[in-house]
Parts: sequence; structure tokens; C-alpha cells
Amino acid sequence: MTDSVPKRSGLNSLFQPRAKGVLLVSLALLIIAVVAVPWPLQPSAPTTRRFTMVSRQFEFEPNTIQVNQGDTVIITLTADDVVHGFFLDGYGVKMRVEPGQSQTVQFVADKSGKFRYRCSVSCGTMHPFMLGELVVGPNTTFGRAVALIGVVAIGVTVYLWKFPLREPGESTTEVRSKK
Ligand SMILES: [Cu+2]
Repeated sequence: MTDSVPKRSGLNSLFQPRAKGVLLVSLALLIIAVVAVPWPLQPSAPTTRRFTMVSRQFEFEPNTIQVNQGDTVIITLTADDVVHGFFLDGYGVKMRVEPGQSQTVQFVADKSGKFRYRCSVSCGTMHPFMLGELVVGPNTTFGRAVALIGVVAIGVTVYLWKFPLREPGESTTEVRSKK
């Protein structure tokens, strides 16, 4: 803002340029927040993510995997001890592995959210607790673009509504203070 504001007295004169500044600063901060603040995962274009997973009584390792929405997920599962299974809630992905063998599944993580995976072959006493979690983060690149457009649109609308454009010569100070 380069234009100098005429000096005036009274509460209104104090308030108005300040309000304008506050609004602009808020808008700038919001834009920075949308663009720069790290969201759950780094923004990235859909990619292929490979995981090597081991199943044994009574756990999966790793027991949490993270991807971004739209990623192609390839999981290779081996069984260390006995026969184990793998079933992914929400996606219906499943496989079964014999001891010492491995199996691979591939799917596109097109739904965001958290999805349990569990052993699907009864493998012993603690079998029901043999669980893991797939975390599919939102598509942040797309999300940021939408959020940025939204913030800018709202900001410009509010700004123009509060401070309508005027001709260069016209006074910018009087209109708003009247009821
Ligand atoms: Cu099991």
C-alpha cells in the first residue's frame, strides 16, 4: 500500500485504514498458510509406492503405511512363520501367503482416509489382533489449488465489499463513517 492516508481525528479515522490493513494482512497470511504450511503429507503428484511387508504371529511389519490419494500401491507380503492372510478394509484387497513365500497385490488408493488391514487366515490365539492401518492422505496438490482459489475469491469479495473501488481523485475517507 503506497497511498498515504490523510490525517484525521476521531475513532472512525483510526479504525478504517487499520481495518483495511488487518484485512489485507489476514488474507496474505491465509494464502501463505494454504500454500506453505505442510499438510499431512508433502504435496506430490500421484506416484507408485512399493511396500515390503512381513507377516508373523501376530503382527504385520510395518503395521502402518502412508500414501497419497491417487497413488498406486504395491504391497509385497511375506510370511515368516505360518500361513497368514491380508485383507484391506474399504478396498477389499486380499491375499494369502504360505510360510516362506511372498505375494504381491497392487491397487490404486483412490479413497482417502484410514483403512484397517488384518490377517484373514486364522493363525493362532492372538490372530484377531493382527492388524495394521493404511493411511491415505488427501490429494494435497489438488486440495491446495482449490483452497487457494477459494481463499483469494473470498478475500477479494470481502475487500471489495468493505472498500469499494473509487476514482483516483475521489476521497476515500468519508463514506463509511456515516450510518
Ligand atoms: Cu492370522
